[in-house]
This record gives sequence, structure tokens and C-alpha cells, in this order.
Amino acid sequence: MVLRGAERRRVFPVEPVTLKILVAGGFGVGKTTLVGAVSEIKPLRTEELLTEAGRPLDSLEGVEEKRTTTVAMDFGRISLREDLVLYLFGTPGQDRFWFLWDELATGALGAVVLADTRRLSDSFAAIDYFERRGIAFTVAVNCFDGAERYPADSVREALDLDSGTPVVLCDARERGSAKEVLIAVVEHALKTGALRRQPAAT
Ligand SMILES: Nc1nc2c(ncn2[C@@H]2O[C@H](COP(=O)(O)OP(=O)(O)OP(=O)(O)O)[C@@H](O)[C@H]2O)c(=O)[nH]1
Ligand SMILES: [Mg+2]
Repeated sequence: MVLRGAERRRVFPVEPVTLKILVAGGFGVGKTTLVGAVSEIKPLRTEELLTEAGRPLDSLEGVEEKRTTTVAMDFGRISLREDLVLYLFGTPGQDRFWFLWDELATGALGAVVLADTRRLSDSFAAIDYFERRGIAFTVAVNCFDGAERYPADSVREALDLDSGTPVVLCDARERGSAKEVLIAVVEHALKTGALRRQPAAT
């Protein structure tokens, strides 16, 4: 018996393609917020209270209400389509957790580097990390209330990005906005991967 279309899908539900995406960026830029906003499962978080001892190291300018920080990772999941599921891994933002990044980055298809225009230079380390390892990344400017707005091209210039690296503006608290970011990340990563697979022209 040959099953077709809907009948076939009922008997053999689609096995989704699963992709691993990193959510990276500097301290307090909204990584945990973004993973929490889009995840369709209760996100796994590893938050610890910020201590007075960390105050000189991690500037809270603009995020004065921040009380906790990620000490290992965030984990969430979102289905972009029935057959496409993203596993999201949010990195810790404090420099002392750099040693975790290689573990988190293993097998990642692509990454989003969240940026805050008030502290753009905090994004350099993450950008550098992905450039060195050839991991396709997209920059997403998290537009905090009260922060000045800049066009995407100005941000690209300020961060000295390749012209092909997408820069998008978002609100990490909004599910729809965060989902748009992830779509941009996947599209860019797939396009970059396809270009790399093309044989060099002779
Ligand atoms: N106004 C505003 N506040 C935000 C936004 N995103 C995050 N916040 C707040 O900013 C603070 C930092 O957010 P987090 O999501 O913890 O940032 P993070 O990048 O995970 O921080 P670390 O893990 O410590 O590096 C929190 O107090 C959030 O409530 C935003 O888009 N707008
Ligand atoms: Mg966090």
C-alpha cells in the first residue's frame, strides 16, 4: 500500500530538523530575556544574584534594575515551522565565564550577538569569537527604552562588520520581535553555509 500526502504525514509525522542557535553578547544585554520571550518550553535558566563584589566589574548602566546574571547558560526551544525546531543556548555575559563558550558553541549552526547601543563595545568580544571560528552570526540591537536609536547601517559601521553580516533591530522582551531575529539568524546561517559549500569558480 502506498500512502500519500496527509495520510502519509498522519502515519509518519514529520521528523523536524533541529538546529542549535547561540544567543550571545555582552553583560546584561538581554540574552536571558530574549530566550525567555520566544521559548515555547519553560526556559532553563541558571541565574545567580549579582553581588556587591561584582559591581566594579560589570557596569549596570542602563539596566540598574538588574538583580541576577546567567552563570552557565539559558536553554529554550522554538518551532519556526512544523519541520524546523531551534534549540536556543544563551551564553553567560560575564567575562569570567568565557571558558563555557566553546562547549556551548559546539555544533551551533549560527548565532545572534545582542547589542545595546549605549555599550556597543561590549559586543566586540562575542563578534570576535564568532568571526575567528567561522560561525555565521547576525547582530540584533536590543532597543532599550531611553537608548538612542541608530539605523542598522550606522551600527554595522560602528562595529566594523562585513557588509554581508545582517544587523536587525529588536525588542528582546517581545516574542514576535525575538522570533524575527531568529528567522534572520537562520536565513543568514543557511545562506552562508550554502555559499561555503559552493566550489570555488575556476
Ligand atoms: N527596557 C528594557 N529592558 C530590558 C530589555 N531586555 C532586557 N531588559 C532588562 O535588562 C536586564 C538585563 O536582562 P537579561 O536578559 O538578564 O540580560 P543578559 O544578557 O541575560 O544578562 P547576563 O546573563 O547577566 O549577561 C533585565 O533587568 C531585563 O529586565 C529590553 O529590551 N528593554
Ligand atoms: Mg543572562
